[in-house]
Amino acid sequence: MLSYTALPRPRITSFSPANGTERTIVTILGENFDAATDIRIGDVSIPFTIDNATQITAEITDDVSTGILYVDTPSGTAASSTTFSVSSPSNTAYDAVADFSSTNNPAGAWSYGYKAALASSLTLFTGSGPAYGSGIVSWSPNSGGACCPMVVRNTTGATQSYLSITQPADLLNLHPGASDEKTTVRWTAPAAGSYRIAGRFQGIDTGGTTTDVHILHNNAEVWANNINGYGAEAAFNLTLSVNAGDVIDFEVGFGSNNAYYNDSTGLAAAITPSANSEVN
Ligand SMILES: [Ca+2]
Repeated sequence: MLSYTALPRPRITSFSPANGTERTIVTILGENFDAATDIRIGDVSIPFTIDNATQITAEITDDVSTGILYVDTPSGTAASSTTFSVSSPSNTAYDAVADFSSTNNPAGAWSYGYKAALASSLTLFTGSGPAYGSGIVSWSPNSGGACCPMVVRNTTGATQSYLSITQPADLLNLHPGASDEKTTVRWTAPAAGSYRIAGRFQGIDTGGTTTDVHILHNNAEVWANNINGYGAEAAFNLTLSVNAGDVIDFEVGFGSNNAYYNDSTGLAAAITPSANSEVN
């Protein structure tokens, strides 16, 4: 007489982490995993390794959406009691200098241009090139990216001097226009959330920068200062709640002397999602 013993059913007791993105490794704990044939989040199967009967490790792929985690075995399917959450792409940090592109405008979340006044519409720069030497790349309204207004990146990794300017590698150079066109570096929020916006403006013309510097959120000023002198610095550290598509503008005007000569102004700006990135 043939005796028959039902295979034990699998069960998920916990998994961690509870959220992640592509390439996150998830450890699933439970029992009767040794014959597992498939691991899924919702309907999406993901690659996995059976470590032993009580532990499986699995890897999140780019097509996974937030959902219940399943372990399929010949004797049944185990479901998690909570969902695995796919983190929002807003976990990316943005850096105005490191992300700078001399070939695309806009470039990802960043764009480069000028405004007739602080809260005017943005006109994108159309000319780019190494106008001031090898590794010194710029955008302006002019062919080849020559001044002004303009924004310049020093890509060499070391401080560079050109004209009367001394530009560290960790600062963009925002130079206003002759008619006080505000040179603008714009960040467009790719996702809603709370973001920390930190960095500094700095005078980088050895002749003595004289500029007004501003940060605007959807054309409303949220921070302002003045740069007067070579080496003068104004640091900022703001936390702003934004909706997807909101714009943060970093702007430089020609300052209280009403002249744009020697007005090269450095900008470093890092934009990082806050730990609590929920916006209601
Ligand atoms: Ca000035």
